Amino acid sequence: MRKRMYIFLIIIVMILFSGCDEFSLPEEMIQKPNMEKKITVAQKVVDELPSTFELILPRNIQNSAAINYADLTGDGEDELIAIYKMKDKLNEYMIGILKEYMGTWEKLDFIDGVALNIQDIIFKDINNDGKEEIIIKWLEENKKLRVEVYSEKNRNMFTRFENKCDEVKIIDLDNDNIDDIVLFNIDEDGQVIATLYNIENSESINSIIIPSDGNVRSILANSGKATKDINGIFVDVPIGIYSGYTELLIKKDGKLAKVFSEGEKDFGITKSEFFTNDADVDKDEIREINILYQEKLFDEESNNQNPIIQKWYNWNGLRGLTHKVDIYYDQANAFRFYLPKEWKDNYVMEVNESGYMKYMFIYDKETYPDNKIELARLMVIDDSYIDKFNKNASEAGRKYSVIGKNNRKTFFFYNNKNDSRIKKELKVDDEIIKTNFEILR
Ligand SMILES: [Ca+2]
Ligand SMILES: [Ca+2]
Ligand SMILES: [Ca+2]
Ligand SMILES: [Ca+2]
Repeated sequence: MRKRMYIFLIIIVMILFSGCDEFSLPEEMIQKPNMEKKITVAQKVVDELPSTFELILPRNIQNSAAINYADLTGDGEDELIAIYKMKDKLNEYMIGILKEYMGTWEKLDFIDGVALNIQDIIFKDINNDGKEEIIIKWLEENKKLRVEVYSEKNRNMFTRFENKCDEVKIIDLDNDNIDDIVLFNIDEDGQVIATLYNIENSESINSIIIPSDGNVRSILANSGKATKDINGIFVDVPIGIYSGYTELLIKKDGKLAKVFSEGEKDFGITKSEFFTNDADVDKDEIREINILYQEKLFDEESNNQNPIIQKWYNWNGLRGLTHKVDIYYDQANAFRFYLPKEWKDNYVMEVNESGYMKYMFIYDKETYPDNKIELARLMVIDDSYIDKFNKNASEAGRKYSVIGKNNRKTFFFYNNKNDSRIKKELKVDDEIIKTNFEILR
């Protein structure tokens, strides 16, 4: 295979600047087409590609396209990296790298591989030497990922790291400007094992078992800021069919360490009644942990439903959590409502739904349910019922505010802040209710 690939690349280089100038390259095939020169050379690669090859996109198109630019050699000039597949071969892929020398683009090197597909390709200078690495995640037949990291040396690409796993995160955990590689493997016993690797010599530093019920088939792992200064990997692990918990991994004394759980069956304080994914919910770059549970405050006989509230927390830097925000999330009506922070831990929500309207009553928790003091209510009214709703409201002398319209439904709120029974610290402005309400699509 190698020989054929080599011949192909010679062809590419030979014909690169002899073809026509016709311009028809789909924009999404080029990453950051910000320089005319780059577009021209990319266009040539496309136009003059031998018929037995086709350009392809990795499955994850967030990090790379079919044609990419990155400075692999560290000279301040980007190389062109194109991703191909051989049309007549099911699983043979190639990554061709061209470098510009004195105005012409020549082959620098190529990387070939056999896999089910290319899951992801990332360009990143992981060891802070000024040269971007190529990180390739190949998806193998057994659904494992083969992770390869390539660096450039003397105009050749060499394999800096190669290993197999179910998930990988590459992030600088200890702020020394050198990325750390953490591989996750789910073993035959359904246990999750995380292993930290040294990027310089590919050796493993330490492994830890992430607590689970022993039946795990897949996990979700996200990396990012755990606090303002500490980076971490948030691992969302399912427990049984519905539940889950989040473990946070950080680097401590040079080793990979768990934050929340102690024993191997300890799901810690982040256990959630429903499996949830961590996220940076308020876009302040620090990731939050989602603990989702259904309050069971009233009996089954009432018409009221117990709302599902997403409770989002930040890691407090020790072994605990700090509450960030509660979110009422309504998938059917496609909206979300961030409970104002004034109501944190002090409210009870009742949801009441009939065919064409839905009410979300928010009460002061302290006196609930003996003495229900309403703080506010949200409403979703079907537009077919809106005239009747408005008529009833005006007859009752109650003034509602519209906060949105979507999909033949109108969203209202009523703020009861003028009720003298409401404690001062639980009163919120209309503006806060409006800002905290968000239509999703
Ligand atoms: Ca370069
Ligand atoms: Ca590098
Ligand atoms: Ca590091
Ligand atoms: Ca955040």
